[in-house]
Amino acid sequence: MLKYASIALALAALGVAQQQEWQQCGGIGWAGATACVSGTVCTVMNDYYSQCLPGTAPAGPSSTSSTAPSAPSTPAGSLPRLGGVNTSGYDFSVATNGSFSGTGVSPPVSQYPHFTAEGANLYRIHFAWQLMTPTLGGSIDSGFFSEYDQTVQAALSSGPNVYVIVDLHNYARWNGGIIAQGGPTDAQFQSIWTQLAQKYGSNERIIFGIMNEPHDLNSISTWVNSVQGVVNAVRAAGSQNYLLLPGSSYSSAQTFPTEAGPLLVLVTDPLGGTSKLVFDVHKYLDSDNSGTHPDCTTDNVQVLQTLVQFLQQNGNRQAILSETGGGNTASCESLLSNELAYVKSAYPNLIGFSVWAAGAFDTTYVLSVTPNPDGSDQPLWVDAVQPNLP
Ligand SMILES: *[C@@H]1O[C@H](CO)[C@@H](O)[C@H](O)[C@H]1NC(C)=O
Ligand SMILES: CC(=O)N[C@H]1CO[C@H](CO)[C@@H](O)[C@@H]1O
Repeated sequence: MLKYASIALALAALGVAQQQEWQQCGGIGWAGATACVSGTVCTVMNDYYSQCLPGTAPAGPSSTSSTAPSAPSTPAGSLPRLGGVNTSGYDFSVATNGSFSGTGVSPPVSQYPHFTAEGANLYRIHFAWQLMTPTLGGSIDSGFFSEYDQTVQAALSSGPNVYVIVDLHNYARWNGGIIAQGGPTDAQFQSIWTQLAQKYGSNERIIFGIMNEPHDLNSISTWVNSVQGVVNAVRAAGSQNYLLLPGSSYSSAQTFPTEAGPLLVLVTDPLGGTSKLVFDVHKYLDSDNSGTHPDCTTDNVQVLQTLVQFLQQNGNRQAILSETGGGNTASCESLLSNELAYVKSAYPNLIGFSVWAAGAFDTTYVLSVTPNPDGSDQPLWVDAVQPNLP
């Protein structure tokens, strides 16, 4: 801190470029400007990342000892700080209308020890609803479950503190119909989660992502009612797992405070309290927030600050950024790094992140963080993700 503060003063005097609020201003390997604009202070977040945070620069040498905010300890009942990656495969060919035409592909299990050794402690493992229960509302397919569970166990066993998000990747739909809005019934939605709760309810390191990216809902309050139904069903099955509750607009972190958030904060947990109900949000960094372009145009810090403010004002709740990511490009390496450093600094309101994507995606996929065949990592992983892991 001292070092960066004095360099900052020197550079400012020379008229060298200053970093804007929330931008990086130092850290191992950082070659950019280390001065921050007025009203912000270059603050050490970790060895790899210093950031211009709001505040006033210390007046004299005697007060240059201002320190980085110390890592907040885990609040009672909260998940620890989490960071990791989506490992895709069992979701391949789920369309945004909830139809499925594939067979499922197992993510390579070698990725779990690989990323865990680098500090990751979270894996989101998606599946198509149609693979888990081939008949809507019917029983879990034992063949598919055994394959899926081998992947989940491989992830969990890669480290003692690793968590897995079991993610139903169906956009609140089955074959075009929306849950409780013309498509599957609430009872059918509850049925798959009751069965998964019976299988995974005893493992506290398994988090239930009850639905990926609901979108274009007819009624958000009907959707929130469906969410409440699943919370109740999972608890009735005896599970105490953490639950991820998604809003609308593809789980948009941006629309959450004004769209689904005000209703989702009212969902109750039969266990009491709300510490095990975590909001599930997604945000990409490309021009249309789709996560389909190699270049990034925003670091989303303002969007996430607004989200954090909403969480704090509504009972000091928690959210997790379970999808975010970008291409292996200079713009994404810099902007994703800013974003993830902010996420890390906003714990415990933001529990952590999971980057899209590795797993069965190959290294040519536009948003790939799948390791190369020689075991080396993608530049985005090395420059933006790894430094911001817990
Ligand atoms: C869903 O979308 C897929 C891919 O766009 C399309 O092939 C399929 O016909 C759609 N299904 C329904 C039921 O709308
Ligand atoms: C941004 C992104 O990569 N989204 C992906 C979400 O998951 C579906 C199903 O695997 C993919 O088709 C999308 O590309």
